[in-house]
Amino acid sequence: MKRLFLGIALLVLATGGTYAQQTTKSKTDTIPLKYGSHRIGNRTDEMMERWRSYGLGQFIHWGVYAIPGGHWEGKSYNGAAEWIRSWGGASAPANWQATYDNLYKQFNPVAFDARKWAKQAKDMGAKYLIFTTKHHDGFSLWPSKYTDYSITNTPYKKDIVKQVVDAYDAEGIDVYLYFSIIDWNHPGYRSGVPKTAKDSLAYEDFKQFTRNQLLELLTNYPKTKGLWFDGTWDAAWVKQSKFADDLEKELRAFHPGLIIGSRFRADENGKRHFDSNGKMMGDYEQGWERKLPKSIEVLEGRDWDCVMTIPPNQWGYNSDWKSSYIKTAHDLTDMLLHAVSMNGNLVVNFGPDGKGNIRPEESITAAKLGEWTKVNGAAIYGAKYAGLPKPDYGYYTKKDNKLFLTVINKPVNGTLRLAIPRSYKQKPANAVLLIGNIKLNITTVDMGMSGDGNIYYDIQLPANLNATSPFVVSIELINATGRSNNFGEAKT
Ligand code: FHN
Repeated sequence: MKRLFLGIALLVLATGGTYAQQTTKSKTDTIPLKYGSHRIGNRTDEMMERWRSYGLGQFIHWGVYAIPGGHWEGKSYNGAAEWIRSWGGASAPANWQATYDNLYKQFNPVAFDARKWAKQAKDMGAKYLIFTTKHHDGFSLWPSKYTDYSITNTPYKKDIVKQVVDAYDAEGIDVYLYFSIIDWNHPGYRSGVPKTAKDSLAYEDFKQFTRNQLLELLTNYPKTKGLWFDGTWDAAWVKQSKFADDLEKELRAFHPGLIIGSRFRADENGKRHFDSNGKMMGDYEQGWERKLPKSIEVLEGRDWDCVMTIPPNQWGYNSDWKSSYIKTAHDLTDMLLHAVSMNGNLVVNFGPDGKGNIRPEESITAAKLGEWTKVNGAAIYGAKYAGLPKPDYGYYTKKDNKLFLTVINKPVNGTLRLAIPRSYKQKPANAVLLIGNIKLNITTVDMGMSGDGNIYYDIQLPANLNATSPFVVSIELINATGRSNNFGEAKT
């Protein structure tokens, strides 16, 4: 029988895999699932509320791949630098994978100073960190007792994850541990569904190893606020609906409050992020990688964050940034406001080099973002969708009775004209420019256009405002009662 789809099907491309078509089905159409979504709406607990208020986060991709930094023996890898182990074909150096698998013996990041990183993140205004404990190459940045391919067997030896967790926690920044299910180093790891008994046995071993490592991380680093899963698109893993569901439950029980996004597991029909009934699996939508929603409607009220690279698609350190466009602090501020104005967070990625230095370009960007958040942070921390149409000047965000207008496009006449729908329950009472804390004049303007359903308010910017970066006008709202037009409306 033909199924009736009530909602609009949304094709969302997941990074590193394809999303299920998200659909809202009629109740009678619901597919019975054992390992689908267990959500009953959005989480309302304190930890999740905190997650919602972050606004800005930092992602760090760091591991052995930072040593080659996208290049080896004068050759350049034509992919994301953190994927360099998978370099093959004529363009790759001879015996590349063997070379890569021995690079950990050189991993000695003498310049690594977790407190310096954390201080920089704090100054940037980041409220949470997502840190790669293990990327697809399988190298564990903590002394895992379940593998020899870990920091223990490098010249550096010391536990990097612990230093990062402690340093960021000391700065008041919440830490989320990135963990790749793909593990190119484990002998039992398979990308395709195991076909032979031998393969199946090996894969069972890999599953237990994965579980052990995850429990080990939560045991070793109890300050962890969440797990950020990646590398979950392989056919072999997608088949593990029961195992992954049980494991997710186990991790949540083991570490109450733990936040896990929609990337971890698939349902029994292989649907990822959204189950076969179109319900999100996990606490927030985790597929917004290097892209942002066009409108708040597509999110259907779900929590979400966007993870963003500064160059086009390089997460780990790539020593050559010359040949690509590097996002400016201005670009990132625009994205940040785009995200927050639609109830999301923006997480900006950093890829430190093999010695543990944050590259100068990233440090400059971090400093510029920090200058911005210091003055204008009210527009992003704890701020949300304002319930107003997006203004051409930039973005609205709102917190309590404060409406924030972040101006990306400054009007040439120096007047910000706000079109507030007549149906909006509040109206502007006074306005302040956050740079310099300057009170701005607001007037109601009768444009003679009341037929369009808006009331117009003009905010005059200071004549000498020479803004070179986005600026924020904080507008106090009061209840709108007894609105009327000055002039009567003619019948049409
Ligand atoms: O393959 C990875 C990639 O290297 C990077 O870690 C990103 C970060 O979101 N995740 C995967 C692609 O989705």
